[in-house]
Amino acid sequence: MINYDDTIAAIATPPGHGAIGIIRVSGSEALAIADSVFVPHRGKKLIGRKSHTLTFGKIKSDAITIDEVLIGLMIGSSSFSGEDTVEIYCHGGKVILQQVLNLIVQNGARLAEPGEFTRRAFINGKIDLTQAEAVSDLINAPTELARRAAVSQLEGKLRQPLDEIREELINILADLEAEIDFPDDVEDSGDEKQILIDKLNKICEKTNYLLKNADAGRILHDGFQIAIAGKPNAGKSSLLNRLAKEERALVTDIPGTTRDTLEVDVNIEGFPVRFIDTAGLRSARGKVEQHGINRTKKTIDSSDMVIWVRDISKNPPQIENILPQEIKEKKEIIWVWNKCDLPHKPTKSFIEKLNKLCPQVNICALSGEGISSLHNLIAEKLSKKKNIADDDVVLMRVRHINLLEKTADLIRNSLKTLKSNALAELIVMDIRDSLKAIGEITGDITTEDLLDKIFSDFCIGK
Ligand SMILES: Nc1nc2c(ncn2[C@@H]2O[C@H](COP(=O)(O)OP(=O)(O)OP(=O)(O)O)[C@@H](O)[C@H]2O)c(=O)[nH]1
Ligand SMILES: [Mg+2]
Repeated sequence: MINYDDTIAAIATPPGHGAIGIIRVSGSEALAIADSVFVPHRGKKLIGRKSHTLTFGKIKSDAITIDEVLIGLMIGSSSFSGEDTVEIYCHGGKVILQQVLNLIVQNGARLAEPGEFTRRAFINGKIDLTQAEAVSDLINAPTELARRAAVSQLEGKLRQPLDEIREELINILADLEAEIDFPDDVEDSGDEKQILIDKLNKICEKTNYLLKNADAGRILHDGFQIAIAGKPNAGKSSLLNRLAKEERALVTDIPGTTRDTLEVDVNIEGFPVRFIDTAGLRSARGKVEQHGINRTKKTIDSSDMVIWVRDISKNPPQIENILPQEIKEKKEIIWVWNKCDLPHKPTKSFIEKLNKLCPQVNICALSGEGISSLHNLIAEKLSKKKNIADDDVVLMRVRHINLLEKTADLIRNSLKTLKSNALAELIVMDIRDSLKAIGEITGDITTEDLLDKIFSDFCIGK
């Protein structure tokens, strides 16, 4: 178990060279430790200086100068972590940063765990768990839309409605418990039940509102994965290169060129979309190809959509067998006819029948013709998921979505119980469980294991 009373330190800027590199130190001894290696250019040491000030000076090891630096001070609860914090702005060289960090550690600090500064901010009550998670989501936001959603969560736009729901549930619980404990003292005006139903319905509306963008939010966080699959030589890799606007995948006229999966990330309508080129599906010729085909099947399984590429110059199979087993169960399929520069083999009636199964796009990966139509079709499908107003709250993490869906289910269940005139005790149980689920989202109820899991995804120094 991690100790949160000691002082931690980490390099907060990415590895490599840069104009500035920052070392962060947080904890009760932060100022004293920094003072032991810092010689200010003018005036007093760090202890005794005001919060939110910058001091110029040198970091020294014995009498040897390691670097000329600026030090930022944030004292006590006014810092991000809620503890005394020192930020040392060094020149951004990895040797300098490592040396300064070593000195800080030799003088009493411990190396920080990933996300520990944010974890301390959470433990010190500066932010709730949704805001702590938003810090990581903001840093990792792959698109502008994802950044907007993360920043609004960081500002507490998810915490506020959850706090409101929690408060309303606590009031309802208090009323119900009073009725159970002191049935004679509670005035029964006859409207009591209707008032309770109205209150619970209002909570349901709030949870539904919060969940309405969950589908889009999940994509903003996890990305939308599209597998490019089909028979060997259909032109899958050529299509991937077109979508990537660069020669990423190897293209040859030998069937079975692609063995491994290859990923390309593209921003479509503000959504992070990952296209994955795969090995062509056929009866494998050898061990390596078999591995590639197994990988293709796994990729198809884990994808949100499949682009099925087919060479239009080849005779199509029977319409009954047109959708191969591997993609039949997929909800989202786009059929791409490639090599449209060559003579077309499928008949008009075949195309019409296929249209009933999935949308079709004609392309020529060689010239790039039709790629914009394919792009637009994907954009159109994605924009259906994107109904996000500027002030909307967007739940992005599956953890939040699952727990809020659980809350909504429990409230709906308590409404059913209430309408069927069952015992108040049964309703109380559901309300208590829904409070617990809300508490798990905000971090009011949590375990070390859950916190370890959440913060292990953070970078060191955040
Ligand atoms: N005429 C024509 N040839 C194409 C087109 N697109 C791809 N090709 C050619 O088709 C051959 C196969 O292309 P790839 O992109 O490697 O096909 P693939 O589906 O990735 O093939 P595997 O990785 O072997 O499964 C290459 O010779 C390409 O130049 C097209 O639009 N028109
Ligand atoms: Mg290929």
